[in-house]
Amino acid sequence: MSSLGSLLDLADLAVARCEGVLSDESREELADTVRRARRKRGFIGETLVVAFAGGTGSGKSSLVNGIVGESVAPIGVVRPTTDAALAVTPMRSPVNLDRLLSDLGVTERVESGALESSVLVDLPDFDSTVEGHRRIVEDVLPRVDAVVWVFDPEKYSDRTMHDRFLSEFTAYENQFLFVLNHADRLGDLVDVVSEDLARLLIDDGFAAPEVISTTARAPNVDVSRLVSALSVRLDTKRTVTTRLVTDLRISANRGWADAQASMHANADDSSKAERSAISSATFVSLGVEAISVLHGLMEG
Ligand SMILES: Nc1nc2c(ncn2[C@@H]2O[C@H](COP(=O)(O)OP(=O)(O)O)[C@@H](O)[C@H]2O)c(=O)[nH]1
Ligand SMILES: [Mg+2]
Repeated sequence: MSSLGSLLDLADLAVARCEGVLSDESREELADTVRRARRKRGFIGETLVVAFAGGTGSGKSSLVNGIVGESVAPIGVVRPTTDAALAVTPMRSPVNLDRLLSDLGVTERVESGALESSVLVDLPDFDSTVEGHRRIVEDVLPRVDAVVWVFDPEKYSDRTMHDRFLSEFTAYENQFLFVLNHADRLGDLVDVVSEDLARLLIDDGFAAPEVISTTARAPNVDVSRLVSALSVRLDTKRTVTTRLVTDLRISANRGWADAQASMHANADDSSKAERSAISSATFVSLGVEAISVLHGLMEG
């Protein structure tokens, strides 16, 4: 099956095979497109990976359950229950998630029919040492598309959380979503408390933190605003991926034309002509693979 992974592997092969066939400039341009694609793609291109972080009882596990609409993550009634990460993944995921999940330290995995293009990771509760939290977040950040910080009305202003923790991660603002959960308990005060949390986050150094309010406990479950915010992220990720794959397709067309020209120009030099022909064939494969990945993205 076509995937971004095999497309990038093929693109690497094209870069290797066009040495001496394409001009150094064209080859470097192609290599640069491949590098950009690898960087942006993170781990698994088409799937949005979202981690839920926050203190015990803030409602991480309930939010994960609320989003998928079924009870997949254990809910702690009295004491912390989550000291290992749990991942909720789509049924029959089109991409292999094993490596991602093992790198994320996920030991438990459940599948949900409600997910198509997202992986939700319920991280361990953030109540032990600041150092422990920091390590988890630093490990997770390069591997996920978004981290949802979950706050509850009691602890949202916790100084340790803000001063010794969140303020050190302001560079990752684009990756963060801030949620004020337990909105049902706040009634009319929900906007005031959301604004207060946004103000604290600005004090931490975030430029424009948007706070999304949610209720994750039955019978009033309302996680719709969070789901919309995540869908926007998924669309953005698809758009970025589509642009990168399109760039690769254009490079493949150009590379093929240059390799063909080189083949004709070197008709008298059989070894050069052969190298050009191999390079040309690799560009054909790359172009076909890119088109197939683009189709997949449009269907997804
Ligand atoms: N009233 C109310 N209770 C909630 C909400 N979200 C979670 N809870 C309750 O808070 C407790 C802790 O929730 P849990 O999801 O286990 O929190 P976690 O430790 O962050 O995973 C449970 O008793 C939940 O039923 C909410 O939005 N409103
Ligand atoms: Mg939990």
